[in-house]
Amino acid sequence: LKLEQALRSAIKGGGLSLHYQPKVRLETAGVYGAEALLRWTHPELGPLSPAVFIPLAEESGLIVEIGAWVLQEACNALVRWRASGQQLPRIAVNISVQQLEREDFPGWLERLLISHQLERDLLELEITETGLMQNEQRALRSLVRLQQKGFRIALDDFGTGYSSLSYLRKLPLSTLKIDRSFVMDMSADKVSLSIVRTIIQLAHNLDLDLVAEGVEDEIQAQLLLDMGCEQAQGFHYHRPMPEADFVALLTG
Ligand code: G
Ligand code: G
Ligand code: NA
Ligand code: MN
Repeated sequence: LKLEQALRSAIKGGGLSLHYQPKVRLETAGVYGAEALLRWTHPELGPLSPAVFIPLAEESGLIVEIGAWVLQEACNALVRWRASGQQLPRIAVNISVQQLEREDFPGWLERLLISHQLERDLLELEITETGLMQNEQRALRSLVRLQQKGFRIALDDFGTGYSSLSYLRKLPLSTLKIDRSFVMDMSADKVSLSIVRTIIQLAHNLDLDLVAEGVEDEIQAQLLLDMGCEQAQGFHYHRPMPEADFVALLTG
């Protein structure tokens, strides 16, 4: 409960920040976008992992306010970067199903981008099917409205849920993200390799954008490229980094 209070005041008074993990084109290793990842420095405990405080925020419902903060900060960052005259990278933001369940979320997000004078396709909303299973109907309605408004939607951790394939029929997706557990085992395990190859073909056939997560070495990068995967994210290229480092990377 104390942690929850500290989180509450961090939303209002600072302590939260975003790190950015670049997404690259496998062919050139050039950066085309990033995933925004939330960081919280607790006043006494120091930096806490989102793996610890996101579940807490989900339980307490604080995730709705935190998620709003993350989206506002991502838009503010895009506006700051625009001032440098660079081509803007696409920013992916992790979205909780609790945000989608709010009837006013699509309209709120639309107004946010209008007020920052940003194109909607600069944002990609990353969702997980495990999250969606909790309240499917309402979340689905929101996703459809978001897609109609021009937002991009990515299915995160693809392949790890219970019903991955049936979700492909229901969800208005732009992008699949191959879960890093498959990528990690790919070079040693034939089954994982087949799964990755199948997901790549599936994405091509469904005309979806595709990103491989968790690429940690050159062997994995080459295997993915050979199988026709064009985009990746992982420690082999870049770790999540503070905004200043990401901007330095963009401006070369
Ligand atoms: O950055 P790291 O690997 O520590 O993140 C751990 C987990 O926290 C990941 O599953 C990531 O999706 C989640 N996470 C990070 N930032 C956010 C955020 O802004 N919102 C939500 N809902 N989850 C996040
Ligand atoms: O899919 P999800 O949103 O949970 O993924 C985000 C998390 O994955 C972040 O916490 C990030 O630090 C982590 N991550 C990103 N690239 C790699 C990688 O190459 N290897 C491992 N082990 N974790 C990674
Ligand atoms: Na994600
Ligand atoms: Mn993921």
